[in-house]
Amino acid sequence: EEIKIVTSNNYKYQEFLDLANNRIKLSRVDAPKLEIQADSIEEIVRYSAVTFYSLFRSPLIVEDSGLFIEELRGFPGPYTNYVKRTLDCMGILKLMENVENRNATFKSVIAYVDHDRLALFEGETEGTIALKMSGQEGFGFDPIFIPKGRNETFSEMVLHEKNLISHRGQAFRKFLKYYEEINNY
Ligand code: ITT
Ligand code: NA
Repeated sequence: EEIKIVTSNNYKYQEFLDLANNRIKLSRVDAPKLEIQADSIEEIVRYSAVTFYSLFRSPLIVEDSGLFIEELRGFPGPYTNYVKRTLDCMGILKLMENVENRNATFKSVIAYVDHDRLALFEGETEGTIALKMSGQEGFGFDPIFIPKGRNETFSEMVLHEKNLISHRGQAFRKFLKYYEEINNY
């Protein structure tokens, strides 16, 4: 059976297609998440998933993600999309000027919903905020995020390589395992 992915972000969708690797069939619905003001990305996906399910009435997933910067007490977190559109990478670099603690975590929460279930799957990637933007791949804050144990930003990796370590990759692999279990593959 086909699962809808509701996202306005084509990069996310391309990452999901690579992650699904034909084990499940995905189709995209290009709609923006209803951005409620909430302090957690779990709340945001849960609300969006339920709302979209009442609209489409077929199995779907929604994902919400964010960048949590330690020195900024978790900012931008649930507001990452807004901060991307306003401060953007350069604004974050400016906020982080002369800041020694550059630790940051990317977090992803996927909500899967069907007739009988609503389930959440999380993934996290720890890393640091780079001193400058590097790379051409990816989207969002990829040019300034260096995953732990690496010397390059997400933007310096090809999509498949990023998926192997990313927050979204981890969340999706948990979802896939669950989905294959409930469908007795
Ligand atoms: P949706 O329609 O799926 O909501 P979106 O881009 O608005 O797409 P989010 O609300 O989850 O997605 O916003 C998360 C923002 O966080 C996103 O716009 C990026 O700026 C940033 N972000 C999330 N995941 C990222 C990643 O893997 N690499 C770089 N930036 C990321
Ligand atoms: Na969004």
